[in-house]
Amino acid sequence: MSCRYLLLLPLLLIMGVSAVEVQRPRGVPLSKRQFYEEDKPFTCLDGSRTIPFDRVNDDYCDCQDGSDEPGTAACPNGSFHCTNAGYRPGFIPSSRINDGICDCCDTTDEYNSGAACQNTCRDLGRKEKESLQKLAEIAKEGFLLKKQLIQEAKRGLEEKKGKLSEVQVTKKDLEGRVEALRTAKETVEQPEREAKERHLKAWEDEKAVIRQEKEKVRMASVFLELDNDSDGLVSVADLLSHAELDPDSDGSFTEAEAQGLLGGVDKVDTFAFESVWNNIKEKYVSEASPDTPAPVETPPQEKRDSDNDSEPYPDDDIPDEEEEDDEDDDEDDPDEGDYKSPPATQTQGRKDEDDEGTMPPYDYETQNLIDAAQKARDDFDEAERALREVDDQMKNLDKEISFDFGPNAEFAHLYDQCYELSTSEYVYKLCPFHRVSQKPKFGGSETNLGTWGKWAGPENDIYSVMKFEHGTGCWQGPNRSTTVKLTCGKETVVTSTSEPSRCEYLMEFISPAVCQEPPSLDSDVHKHAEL
Ligand code: MAN
Repeated sequence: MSCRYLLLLPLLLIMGVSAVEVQRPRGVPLSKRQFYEEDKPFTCLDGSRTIPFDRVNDDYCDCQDGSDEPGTAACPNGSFHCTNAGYRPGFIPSSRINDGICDCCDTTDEYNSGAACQNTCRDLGRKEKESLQKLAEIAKEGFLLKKQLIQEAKRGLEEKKGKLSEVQVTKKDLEGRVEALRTAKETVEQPEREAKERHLKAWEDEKAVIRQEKEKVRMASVFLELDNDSDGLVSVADLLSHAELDPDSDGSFTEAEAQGLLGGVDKVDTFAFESVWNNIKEKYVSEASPDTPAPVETPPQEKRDSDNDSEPYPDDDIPDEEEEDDEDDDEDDPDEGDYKSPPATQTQGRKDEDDEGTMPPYDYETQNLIDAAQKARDDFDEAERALREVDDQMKNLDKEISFDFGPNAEFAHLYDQCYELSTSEYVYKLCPFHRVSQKPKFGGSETNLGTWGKWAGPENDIYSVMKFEHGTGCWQGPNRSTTVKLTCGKETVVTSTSEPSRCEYLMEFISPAVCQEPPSLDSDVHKHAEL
């Protein structure tokens, strides 16, 4: 806007001046007047030739560059200058002189064709002036808005800097708090770990006792199964009835092999069977259920209870051993340590493969230690989370404070905003300094048309173009990217989007932040006007 506006300024001035006609050959612009002096020979403007002055505009082309015939159609490459008083001067190819078509608004190109041209320059000038005045008005109002934006940005920057200092103090406090809570946590985790280990150890010991009991029961049951003649002894013949016990599994279970299993004797009683049992228990297949090992009789409850007077675990309220997590991951166990109302899985327990039951709940003291450790872990986690948030806040503030929002931070207000434009197919979204996207109107996901890259205007007007890069890859093409051209306006709005080249998008964005102070128009530069 600024450049265009400055270029148009002379025109505005011209249109407001009174005419002072400077004499020169037809078709010659004022800027070249000095090369056409009536009483001197004329040298072609390319210097190629000098001719008497009366051959200028004599309807015969003498100069290769056409400069001797600025006011006739004699030279194919000549150009005719329309003064267009009241509007803007211009050049037309000299071939259009007297061709019956009115090209210059001041009618001067049709001086000898008889074409009925109307001088429309004043009218055009008036219209142009009106539209330029409108633009100037917009620029003026836009510039006022921009000044406010600059003030806001200044305030915003101060606020952010203030906030940053606050956050820095908070961060220091939080760092101290995190360290204190870490120590507190570690202090209570040590006794927690030890108590849990004790609990686990007691449970392991209990399981070992249970396993032993089961083993004895199974052994007794197998003895009864093997003792075919119920004489209270297991003999070579009894063993031979179980072919699966063949030690070398060669298909022939011999008496000698059976005797070997019996420890070199022919028969064993229940006491001696204990050592035989070790030799056969892995292979033995129960007669009751040939596919499974020998049936195991669960020892009567009374027996267990009486055998284990010191038993610390209630029989029907044994939590799963798996619930007993190891020390390293116990920080993450949400179920851990609810002694007073244990979770269903812990209360009911899950049966082990060996039917060894589930680990019992923690005793009161252990549970208290777990609760205390968990509380310390929660407090520590909470403080760490707060510290991370504060860190993020600081990073964001740092980023915003050092961001290039223009020479006077006039673009800062765009940082948190997005602007949309709906076309027939897509909704385009521009979030300045973040990203541009494209979402199909009738279903389909959003496509990234580029994330913030840089200011990319020409050297003297760098803040007039934004570049967004590295968007979603284009099939057999480049990654999508978007160029956003900014022009001055009172509103902040995306006015158009296009895709000049596949996956390379162009957006027009109006914002007061690019408005420049309009130059003053009340000047008496009549003398500079070319007529
Ligand atoms: C999608 C859109 C278009 C783009 C094509 C390229 O349809 O992102 O803008 O031209 O993909 O394949």
